[in-house]
Amino acid sequence: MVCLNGVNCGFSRKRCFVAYETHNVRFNTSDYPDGTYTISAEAVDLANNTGFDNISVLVDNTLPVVNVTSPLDGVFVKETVAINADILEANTASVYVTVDGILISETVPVEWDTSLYPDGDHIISVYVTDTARNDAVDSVSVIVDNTPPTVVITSLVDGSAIRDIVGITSGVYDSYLENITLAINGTVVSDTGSYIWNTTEYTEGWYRITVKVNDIVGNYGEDEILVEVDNTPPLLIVNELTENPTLNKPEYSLFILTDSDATVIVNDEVITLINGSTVYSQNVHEGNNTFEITAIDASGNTADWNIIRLIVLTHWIWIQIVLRHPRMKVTTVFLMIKKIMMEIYYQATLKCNLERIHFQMILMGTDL
Ligand SMILES: [Ca+2]
Ligand SMILES: [Ca+2]
Ligand SMILES: [Ca+2]
Repeated sequence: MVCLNGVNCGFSRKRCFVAYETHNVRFNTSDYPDGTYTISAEAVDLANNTGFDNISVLVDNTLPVVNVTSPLDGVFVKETVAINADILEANTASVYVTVDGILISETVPVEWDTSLYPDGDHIISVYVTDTARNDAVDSVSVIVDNTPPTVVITSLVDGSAIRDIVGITSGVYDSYLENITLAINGTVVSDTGSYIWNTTEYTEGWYRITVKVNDIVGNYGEDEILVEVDNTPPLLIVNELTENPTLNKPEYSLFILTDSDATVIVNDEVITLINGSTVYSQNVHEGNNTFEITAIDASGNTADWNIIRLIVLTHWIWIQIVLRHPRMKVTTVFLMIKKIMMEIYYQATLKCNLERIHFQMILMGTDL
């Protein structure tokens, strides 16, 4: 006779002569509430001798309930995070915590070092099995991001001088970008990595340009440069050291002074300066000698100084002057004058009241 908690559940009576017999009685545990039960068996032989044994069993037909409470499904995580779960089970046999199917713990809560995993999606699962081998699982998907955003200010150049309107640009990258700020001396002027900066609205001096970037999980990247706003043209002083260059003494010299950080260009050629000054010399030639001098400071502001020196021949030349007038006899004179004098005389004559006199001047030749 087999009993469950003292209730007769199975009975067999047969005569036998073997030393041992096996009697199987099947219980449908779903007919019983979860709980602890005693199964006892009693045997009686023909001489009414009895034997008795019992065992204790646990009936559990209730599935475990498991709910991952940390981290939440779909969140971004970095560094070390706690994995935890609510487990509802009276007869827990085992708890397994896996990440991407790999066991990392047999208990909760557990600290999970996400830095050991590549950035991206990962599946956390908590498995619970009870002593009756009922099991349950709950899973969440999280995004690991342990990589700070990268940010590089690509324009302007750190330490450079700038003027007028300039463009600030930066290269920003993160797989899970959250926000960008671009600040000038701490004042945010743009929520992108670029900005068109009208420096004429700022006082001159040094400015700190900072681009800060956050990703969704709170990793942080920053780049910063210093630039100098300079909208003032450079000083440019030019003094002629040669008063009257001639073809006989053709060297023509200029003293040039400008800002110490400026570059000077004379007739499209950069000249060498020492502490912003130099003496520039050039031989003149017949005709117009043009000297175009430009000083350019570090930010590109310019100052100009220009001069044209006319150099003429001083050789003697023959000229014939013919004066004609209705009441005058035609008069012809021959003069040998310097070319420079001829030009002066001609100009002076034009200013005289000689409208009735036909003035003719013929170049006869030079002594070249
Ligand atoms: Ca259970
Ligand atoms: Ca990131
Ligand atoms: Ca300047």
